[in-house]
Amino acid sequence: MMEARPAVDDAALGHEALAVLEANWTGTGTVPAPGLYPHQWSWDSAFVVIGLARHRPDRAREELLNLLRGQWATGMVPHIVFHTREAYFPGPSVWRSQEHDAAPRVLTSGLISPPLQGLALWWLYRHTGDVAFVRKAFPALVAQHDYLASARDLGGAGLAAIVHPWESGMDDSPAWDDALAALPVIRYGYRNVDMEERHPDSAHDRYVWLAMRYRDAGYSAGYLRDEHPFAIEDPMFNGIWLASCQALAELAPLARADPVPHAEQAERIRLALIERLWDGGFYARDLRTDRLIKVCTVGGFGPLLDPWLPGEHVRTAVEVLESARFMGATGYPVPSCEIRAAQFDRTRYWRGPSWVNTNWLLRRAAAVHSLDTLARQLTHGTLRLVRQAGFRECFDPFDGSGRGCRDFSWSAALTLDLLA
Ligand code: 2M8
Repeated sequence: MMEARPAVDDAALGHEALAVLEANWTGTGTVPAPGLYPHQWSWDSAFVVIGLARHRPDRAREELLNLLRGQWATGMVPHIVFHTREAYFPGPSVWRSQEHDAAPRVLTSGLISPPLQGLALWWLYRHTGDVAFVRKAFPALVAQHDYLASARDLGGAGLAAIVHPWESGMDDSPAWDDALAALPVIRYGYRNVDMEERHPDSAHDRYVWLAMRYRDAGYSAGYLRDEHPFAIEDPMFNGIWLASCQALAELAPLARADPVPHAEQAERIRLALIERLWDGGFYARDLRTDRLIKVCTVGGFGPLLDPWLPGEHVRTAVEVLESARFMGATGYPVPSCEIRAAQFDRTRYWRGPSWVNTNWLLRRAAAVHSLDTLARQLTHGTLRLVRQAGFRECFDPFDGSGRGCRDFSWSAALTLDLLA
């Protein structure tokens, strides 16, 4: 049911968003939400940097630097940096980062998340003109991209593979169902969240098992290549990486670095996305079966972030996005799974609900392709969601009611950007 909220004008909404971000700031980073997610998450943090770029550039800079304190000597930027003492499962005792020579002093997870930091740094520069900060953060992001190119190109074609659903940022997306179902049945009974809103079969035990296998293999790249049972080339992850490579290519001269390797990397990703993940739309490829995963999710629109994606691919993908399979059928943008899929579920997390961060990414994609009407629809539809239901974690795409936790940082941060 839609929650009644008093009408808020833009200024009041902006103040509320800043207040949420202030409350979620721990002194060493912004938590995604109080209670449920009490540490610093990598792509959440990049969205916070983007949202704060205009309003609190000082805080945005601190946010990014604090996240990068968690970077490993391999260049890996972990998906969680544990700055606080609050309990979360799986916490430091599961990841055991401190036992690894490459890990920093601050405790972290051993997985990654969509590498949005390059785009976030570019966004910050665009709104502040702060060249000194670009110089400071740039080398860490080059190392992050080198890690992806060397340790994660498991398919050998220029794309980075995710080795865990958590790495996609869209944990319980139906795109991972078959790959998870192929794993042994595990019954640990670990739970950190309300499973009612998550994966129907409680794949959570398999998530933990996969993470522990990788940990027990010493977080080794060779193990990922040769043995790890979950390896997927995801179009959203790689679309974001491509956008970050382009961002680094543009920022490189400011950092007195060569732009060419970053532009070439972006080109390699574009060619591989088209060659390996396109089949009338972008789909994830399971490297263990060497098959495309033919379920259409919001992740399939990630490559639209590329301004140089060929026109025919842009047109076809946008047609699907605007059709009754996605935006054309729901009152609010953009369901996380196509609504006619058997797996679509408007109540479960990344299996149907709309999210502010993917709406924002698609609005960015619409902007880079000068699709002004689409960009406006995404902006207004997303603002309508938060105006009506507040800064919730996600939303029912049909009636706009809020789901998941409240006071969610990226919903607040990206609202600030959408209001600008
Ligand atoms: C969700 O992921 C965490 C695990 O990392 C979880 O399910 O507990 C996802 O929505 C992910 O994209 C997000 O980064 C994280 C924190 O907001 O929550």
